[in-house]
Amino acid sequence: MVFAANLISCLQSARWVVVLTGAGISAESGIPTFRDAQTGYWAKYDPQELATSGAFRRNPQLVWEWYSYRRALVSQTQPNAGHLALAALAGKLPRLTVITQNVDGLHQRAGSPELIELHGNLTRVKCFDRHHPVAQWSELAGIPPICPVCGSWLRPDVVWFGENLPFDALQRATEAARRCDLFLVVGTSSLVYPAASLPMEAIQHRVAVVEINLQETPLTPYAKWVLTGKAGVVLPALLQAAFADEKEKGE
Ligand code: BJW
Repeated sequence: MVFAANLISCLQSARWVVVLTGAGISAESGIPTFRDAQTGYWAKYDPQELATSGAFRRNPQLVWEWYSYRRALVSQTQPNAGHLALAALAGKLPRLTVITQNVDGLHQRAGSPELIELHGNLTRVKCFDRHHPVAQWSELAGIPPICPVCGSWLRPDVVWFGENLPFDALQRATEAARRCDLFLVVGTSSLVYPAASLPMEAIQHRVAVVEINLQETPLTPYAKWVLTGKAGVVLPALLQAAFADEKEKGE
């Protein structure tokens, strides 16, 4: 793959790179995206029936079981070349922050050292009424399980539509978008807010944005560089193009 020379030099000289990821980066690990017309979750399921607090209140068993199914799926997957390239890139730069909308934990498993999870994490649960975090739970006593502290239902610790993102995570992500030297946006449809506003926040602060995706998104016209292809192909190639010489020099 050939990259623009000014992109490579921008990456090589950056002191702080920020990467916003979405479901597309995990697609090559075998985890469905949300909005793919054939294989995305929302092609088969209605988000209003599964990803809102109202849906959980109406049918907690259905929603809990959907997340149990996804938790089991994720436990059988591995980080792919895209996740691994971002973890490796962090070792080449003074600072790299990954901001992810994904709840699958694959960036942690790949070893990305600085990670902000905007939409929570599928492996954690909290209670529905008071948001107590709960470390140990079992489905044996019923679905959904019950909070040992207050007796309300347990729910996955993810952010559903209409819910606020974790305040601290969103604040750190916004600050990172404003202050970094280069902002990469990987595998997201750029449709869901407030995550979709982060690249625009970066642009308003004169930070150049690189988009890596299989197709155009609402962000595409604003990106300085648009790299069309799979994250698991483009990210390792970008790492190689920017830092391969360094490795040879060290050998
Ligand atoms: C590849 C690839 C490969 C494939 N390589 N690429 C402003 C305007 C309009 C609406 C709103 C607004 N502000 C807030 C809203 C409402 C709402 C919203 O944004 N709605 C829009 C959909 C219209 N936002 C919210 O409700 C948020 N809360 C909030 O704002 O609170 C304040 C508030 C409250 C009340 C009213 C108003 C404001 C919360 C959003 C929570 C999103 N939750 C979900 C579910 C999380 C839990 C779970 O996993 O079940 O998060 S929805 C789902 O979408 C999930 C994702 O994180 C998120 C983003 O999806 P993503 O990652 O972009 O995936 P896809 O499938 O959309 O795209 C994949 C991309 O990858 C595609 O582009 C492919 O081409 C590409 N791709 N393979 C590279 N190999």
